[in-house]
Amino acid sequence: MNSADIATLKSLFATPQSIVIVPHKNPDGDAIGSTLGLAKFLEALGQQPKVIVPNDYPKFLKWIPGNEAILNFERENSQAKRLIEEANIIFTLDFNHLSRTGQMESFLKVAKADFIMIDHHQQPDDYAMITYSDVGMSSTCEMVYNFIDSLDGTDKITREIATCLYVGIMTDTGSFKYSSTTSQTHKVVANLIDKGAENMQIHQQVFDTNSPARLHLLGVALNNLVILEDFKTAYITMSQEELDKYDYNKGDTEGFVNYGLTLEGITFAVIFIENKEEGIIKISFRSVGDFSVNEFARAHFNGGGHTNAAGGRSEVGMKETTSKFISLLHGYKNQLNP
Ligand SMILES: [Mn+2]
Repeated sequence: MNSADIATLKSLFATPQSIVIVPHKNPDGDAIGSTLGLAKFLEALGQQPKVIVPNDYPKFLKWIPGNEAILNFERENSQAKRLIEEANIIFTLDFNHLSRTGQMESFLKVAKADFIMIDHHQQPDDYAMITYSDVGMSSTCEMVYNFIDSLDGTDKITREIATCLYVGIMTDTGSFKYSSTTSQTHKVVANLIDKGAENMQIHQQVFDTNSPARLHLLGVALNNLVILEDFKTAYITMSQEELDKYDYNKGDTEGFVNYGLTLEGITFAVIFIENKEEGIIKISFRSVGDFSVNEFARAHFNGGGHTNAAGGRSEVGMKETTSKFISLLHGYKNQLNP
């Protein structure tokens, strides 16, 4: 953000505004942590922001401070629509294209509010009055910390705000191991711990609350793993039938894709998950090194994200989707074997 943006924000928050904060559809730890952390900071400035999520999110995020006040656009639809209509400021966090909000998109597009984007995904759209975009950042939560810092507000960071922001930095960096984790990230995290974030407890609440069904589902996923050595690629498929058999709950397959990357020599990992209700195959892509899964997902699977982590979708069945995927790999053989 430049100094003009900071001045604009300071004068905006000096008087009460109608503020709505929105993360992307299928919100993850960074999306929930950043929206709740920002909401609590704005409350400390005397505002009364409302967080509206496009749809539900996993149980392992439902303990985060402020969780109980979140509105779900699917469940509290009329109230959420009214708040969007009446808002004069709408923050969009952890995404940079309104289509990432699913059903909410059409309502956001006609909203009279000024938008403020805080996000670290590549190729931001230009719908916002203030765009704070930095693709080098570990997480939107780290950016919310910087946002607070630019407004000279770090003294207002409570234990609750620190907890929210810690969650998103921890989850988006794979517990501080991805290449986007910088010394600055660690400095921010150190400050959050000083402000009261209990790192060990947060880690346990996010990662050590598996249900037996989820571990069985992981067993199925690992059994379905296919290794394509020529392309340094590993992929997993999960059919709707398999998900149903193990009583699938939202978020249960979170992180499964990363197991492919734990294989020696594998640099590209993918998971294909069938969603019968939406009639799609949901795809997550991960890589290590220079191979851009953002570009791959954009070019072939209607998606995008970051260089090493992206999402996409396919509207044909599992068999056709994986055949298409395998045939595409031939065009990337050199990139995958540098
Ligand atoms: Mn993120």
